[in-house]
Formats: sequence, C-alpha cells, structure tokens
Amino acid sequence: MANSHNPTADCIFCKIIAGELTSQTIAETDRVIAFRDINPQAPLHALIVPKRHYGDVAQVAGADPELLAEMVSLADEVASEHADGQFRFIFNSGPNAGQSVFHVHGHVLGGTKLGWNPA
Ligand code: DGP
Repeated sequence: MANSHNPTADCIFCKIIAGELTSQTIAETDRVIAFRDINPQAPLHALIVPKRHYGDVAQVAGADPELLAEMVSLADEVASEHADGQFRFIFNSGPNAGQSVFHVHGHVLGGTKLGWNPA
C-alpha cells in the first residue's frame, strides 16, 4: 500500500496534527495524538494517531514497533481518563476492512458494554 513518511497535502490527519484543521484533542505525547472521532460509535470513541505519517498499522509495526506500543499505551490512558479503563482498540487496514483515512489510526471504543458485530 502506498505510504509516505512526509505529511501529505491531502491527508486530513496530517492537517489535524499540523493544526490546520480543528479536532477535539484529548491526549497527546511527543509522537502520538488522540482526538475524538467525528462520527462516534460509542460514548468514548477516540482515534490514536502517530504524528508521523504511516499508511496503515502493518507499516508502523514494521518501521517503528515502539511507536505502535506508544499508541497502545495512549489508548489505555485515554480509556482510563475518559471511560472506565476498559476499551476495544481497532485498526481498519485497507478499504475492504473499512479504512477510509490512509494515515494509520487506532479506534479506541469504550464507555459502555460493547457488542460484537464486525461486519
Ligand atoms: P477508518 O474508516 O478506520 O479509516 O476511520 C476513519 C475515522 O476518521 C472515521 O471513523 C471518521 C473519522 N474522521 C474522518 N474525518 C475526520 C475529521 O476530520 N475529524 C475527526 N475528528 N475524525 C474524522
């Protein structure tokens, strides 16, 4: 899958990270940002996004596994601060899996008892 390590002009998450688009940021580290999803599917629905542009989760895992671990840690922190600490962490990888923004992001869902209907 195509990827660039440079912010791309047409990447909405790069624009959010650059402050060119607004978002409801709820947590941030030097390398990762968490902001609320524009179309929430649960009381807590945040996106965990590395500031460096990778296309999907396999790319970030291959290039920088520590960064992926930082994403998991921030998901845990967000779930503890904005829900009861329990959460689901989902990566859609590729259009058939539902990926629509091609800057890797994990969905943190929580704040309620979640069902299971991945289709
Ligand atoms: P995915 O379909 O897995 O690539 O998830 C993309 C998510 O990004 C989707 O749930 C909606 C969210 N989203 C898209 N555009 C924006 C935006 O401009 N701001 C915020 N906060 N979320 C967005």
